Order: sequence, then C-alpha cells, then structure tokens
Amino acid sequence: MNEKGNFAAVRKDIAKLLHQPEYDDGSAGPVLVRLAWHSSGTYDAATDTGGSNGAGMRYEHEGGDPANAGLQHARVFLEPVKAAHPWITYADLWTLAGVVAIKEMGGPSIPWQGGRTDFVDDSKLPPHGRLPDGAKGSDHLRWIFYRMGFNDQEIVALSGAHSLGRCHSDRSGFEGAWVNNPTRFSNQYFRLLLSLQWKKKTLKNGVEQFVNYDEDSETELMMLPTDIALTQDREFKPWVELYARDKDRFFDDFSKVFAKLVELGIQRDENGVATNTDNENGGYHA
Ligand code: ZEM
Repeated sequence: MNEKGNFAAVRKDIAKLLHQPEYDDGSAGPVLVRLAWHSSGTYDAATDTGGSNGAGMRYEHEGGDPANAGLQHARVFLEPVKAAHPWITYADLWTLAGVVAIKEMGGPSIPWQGGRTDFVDDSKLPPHGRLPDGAKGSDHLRWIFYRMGFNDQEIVALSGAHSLGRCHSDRSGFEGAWVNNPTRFSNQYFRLLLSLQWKKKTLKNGVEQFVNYDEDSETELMMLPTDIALTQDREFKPWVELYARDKDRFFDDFSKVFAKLVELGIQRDENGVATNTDNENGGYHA
C-alpha cells in the first residue's frame, strides 16, 4: 500500500509518542485530547465558521486565543508524526491524535474519517471567545455548546473528558487534576462530582475553583465552576448520575459525541469523502 492515506501507520506513531516521562503525569495523551477538542470546538453551526478544517491554531489569529494557551505542547509532540507522514493534514492529524489518545488511555474506540483540509479560509476564521470559560455556569455552557449543535446530554457526556489531564495555572489560571489517575479514561469524573464534597477555593492568582475537602484524601482534587454547574442544573444532573453509575453507557455516548465533535464543519458526499477540501488528501478512510 502506498504510504499516502495510510492512517493506520499514523495511528501507530501517535500511540508510540504518548509515553512522555518528563511531561505532566507522564503522558502526552490528555493535552492531545484537548488539542482535538479546541480545534473542533470553535464551530458555529449558524454561520458554518470555525471547526477543525484549516488547522487555524498554527497561526496567531486562533493560536493566540488565550483559551488555547498550552496547546503548543500538543502540537510540538505531533511534529515528528507530521514529518514521518507529510501527506497528512494537520487538521486530520490533530483530530486523529485525540481519538488515538483516548483509546490508548483505556477509553472507547471513536469513529474517525480523514479528509480535513489545511487550507485556511479567511471567511471561516473563528473569533476569540468561541471556547467555554470554566469560571461560568450552565447558561454559558448551553450558549457555547448549542451553537455547535449539541444538546444537554451531549454537553454532559463531553465534559467526562475531564477524567483526563489537569489544569495548569500558567495556562488557564486553574490548578490541579479532576481525578487521581488522570491518564486513564474512565467515568471517575462523574463519580467524584457526586461522591465528594466540593468547596470553593480562591487561588493565589485570584481564580476561584472547587476542591474536595475530605481530610483523609491524599491529594487535593479540583472541579471548575462549569463542572460543578452540571450537578446543580435540573437537566444536566440526571446525565451526571447516569454516567456515574453506568460506565458502558458513558463510553458509548462519549464515543458518539466525540466523533460528532471532530466532524463539525466537515462536509462529505454519500461515500464519506470530504468535499470542502481544496487539496488531494480528501477521501481517505481510516
Ligand atoms: Zn476541558 N479544560 N473544558 N474539555 N480539557 C481544561 C483541560 C482539559 C473546559 C475548561 O475550561 C478546561 C472539554 C470541555 C471543557 C480537556 C478536554 C475537554 C482546562 C485546563 C480548562 C480550564 C487547561 C490548562 O490549564 O491546561 C470547559 C469550561 C469545558 C466546558 C464543558 C471538552 C468537551 C473536552 C474534550 C472532549 C482535557 C483532556 C483537558 C486536560 C488538558 C491537559 O493539558 O492535561
């Protein structure tokens, strides 16, 4: 097989770079998941702008959005993969890396298809402020995620990605991890949201987040105000409860909604071949 379009080879190389003993909790996985999410999560369904096509984070307009602080680490991790498979677009590589990382960290298989373009269409550039602000509440979550075309159930399922990774005070201002094992994909985030007692804490930088206050717990865990909002909202809370008790249901729903996320703004013909692409990479299937 011609190497061009060999997404299986790319998947293998992504899986190989996840182990990063010097970085965070020893894995590039969580920050790669966040890269996939932020490249797609700028989508606005009403104007068909934003989304992963264009890989706009390579440039200052989108890369310089304060919401994307720290994601250069994820992009640097992936450079050797791009060098080894120069035919893949960055837009495909970044979304595929999230999908591979989730699987390698014990999460579900997520359907993924290639064909995203790196062509930057200036008329589709997302303004800053399209990504959610963790300091806010449920109204804000609905405002942000309804714009992309998600419903309440999907908002809660997507939020379960916070079983991965951590907050860094020099990136978002928040600090700490949501769960004790942040390189393992699980429904632990939902379980802890319901089982621990969360209290507000003001960090030295003035940022407010929630921390657990069980005296015997070894490490301090955290939740964003938006995470706590899921337990305080009548429509969101039943989904938190369901995903806390039914891990398989969470994995199924997460797989579907993450697949939908990385497809935002990608148009395909009846054979699944991407059509809003100006290069010849469209149409290869993983
Ligand atoms: Zn996150 N997220 N996110 N998120 N996120 C952070 C980290 C990670 C919100 C948010 O403000 C933050 C989704 C949704 C939402 C991940 C995945 C996904 C951080 C910490 C913040 C502040 C950044 C830092 O300091 O490095 C908010 C408000 C969200 C609205 C619901 C969705 C959806 C995700 C994927 C499906 C991941 C994996 C991380 C950990 C990154 C890392 O570097 O460890």
